[in-house]
Amino acid sequence: MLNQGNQFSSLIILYAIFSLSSLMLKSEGTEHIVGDSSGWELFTNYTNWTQGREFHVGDVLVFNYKSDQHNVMQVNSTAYTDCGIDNYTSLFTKGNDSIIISEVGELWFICAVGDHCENGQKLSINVAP
Ligand SMILES: *[C@@H]1O[C@H](CO)[C@@H](O)[C@H](O)[C@H]1NC(C)=O
Ligand SMILES: *[C@@H]1O[C@H](CO)[C@@H](O)[C@H](O)[C@H]1NC(C)=O
Ligand SMILES: *[C@@H]1O[C@H](CO)[C@@H](O)[C@H](O)[C@H]1NC(C)=O
Ligand SMILES: *[C@@H]1O[C@H](CO)[C@@H](O)[C@H](O)[C@H]1NC(C)=O
Ligand SMILES: *[C@@H]1O[C@H](CO)[C@@H](O)[C@H](O)[C@H]1NC(C)=O
Ligand SMILES: [Cu+2]
Repeated sequence: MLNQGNQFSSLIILYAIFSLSSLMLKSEGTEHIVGDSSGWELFTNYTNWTQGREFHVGDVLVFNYKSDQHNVMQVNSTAYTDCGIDNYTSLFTKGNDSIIISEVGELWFICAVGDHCENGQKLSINVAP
């Protein structure tokens, strides 16, 4: 009897630990590796990559690329469409840039090197609340 009671309390404690840790995981947000194993490069259709993904505030976008070949420029919708690089919001150049999503709505990123953006190295995401 005593033994069964102990097992029951252990289960409750395990359950509590499990719930707590999944709550903590949830509050940390999802990490999205842009382009998955391809990373941030030419020849990847990033519209395809966004299909079936949900982006939320608190999630992290990770851009992996060779820092001497690409960069990540956050721009507005006009510059995203035109591949304009003169007026940007932020520029990331490290090659393993983690960008925490902090606002709801659309976000736009392009590569500002050469004609990479014109060749499709651009990403637009829609951040849900
Ligand atoms: C993107 O998706 C479209 C349709 O789903 C497909 O035709 C195209 O080949 C894909 N492009 C890449 C680069 O995977
Ligand atoms: C990328 O794929 C989408 C469909 O998933 C398509 O509408 C778009 O034209 C493609 N972009 C390029 C540059 O091929
Ligand atoms: C994007 O920024 C450019 C330059 O500052 C500006 O001319 C353009 O109107 C902006 N586009 C939008 C949609 O706000
Ligand atoms: C960029 O924006 C600044 C201030 O918003 C403006 O003075 C400048 O003309 C813009 N440059 C271009 C190339 O649009
Ligand atoms: C990026 O890489 C550098 C050196 O390789 C490392 O020091 C840094 O911690 C990395 N940053 C992230 C966000 O992974
Ligand atoms: Cu590039």
